[in-house]
Amino acid sequence: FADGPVQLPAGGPLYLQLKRWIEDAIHRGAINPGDALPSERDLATRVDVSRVTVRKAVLHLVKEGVLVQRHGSGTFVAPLTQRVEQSLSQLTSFTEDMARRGMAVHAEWLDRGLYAPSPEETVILGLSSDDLVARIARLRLTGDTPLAIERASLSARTLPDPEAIGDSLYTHLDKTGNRPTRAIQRIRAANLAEEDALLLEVPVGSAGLNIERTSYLASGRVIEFTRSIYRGDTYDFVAELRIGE
Ligand code: 16G
Repeated sequence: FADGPVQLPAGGPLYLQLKRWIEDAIHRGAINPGDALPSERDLATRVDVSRVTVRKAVLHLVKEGVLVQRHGSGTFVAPLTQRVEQSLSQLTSFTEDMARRGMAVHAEWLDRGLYAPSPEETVILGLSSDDLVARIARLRLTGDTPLAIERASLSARTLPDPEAIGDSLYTHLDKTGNRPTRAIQRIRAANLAEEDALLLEVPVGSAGLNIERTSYLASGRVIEFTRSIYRGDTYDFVAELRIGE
């Protein structure tokens, strides 16, 4: 975070200089979302200011939501300082969206396997009575920060081995000639139930976005039905609107 002497940006009161320096350290990636800030005493020594100055800078950053204080365990960089802006006009995958922003992604598997389909899956995926469904459920994260839970269902004919998808479902579908070309997406507000809130590391009842995506091949066949829950405190979904012809 800071080895050696620290050069504060010039101008204004000392606590504002220190505040700007901490913000800059976060933007540079010298300290990451979720990381602990050095202790008040440590910072005061390193930056050569009084502890009162450190406290004042930190308090302002807490008020702005850049830092969070946890009783007894210290001060941390808020889990995510920037909201994710997601276009609603393009059919892209989570991995592609994040790569475009230079954000590292990984997934924690919640479930993957072949199952007897539910009546809803049978209808939506157009399955026949003896078909199986491949279910893949993942918690999707950037760094240590969980962003969304995704539960996808595909026909087992399309995805006979759910483990085969690796890191990206759409990359796998691309390779097997099943990449969807069109999707219908429905977004609904939701208050997060306990299980989902725990996974997304937010308080129970927090705002979430429930998203259903039904994706189609060029032939018109449904290839994917996915229910996702995105964190409401992290995502902005943005669509470009044009005047009608
Ligand atoms: C997106 C889609 C999801 C799709 C996934 C594939 C939404 C709400 N959902 O997250 O339906 O299965 O991308 O991502 O956008 P992947 O290729 O990284 O596995």
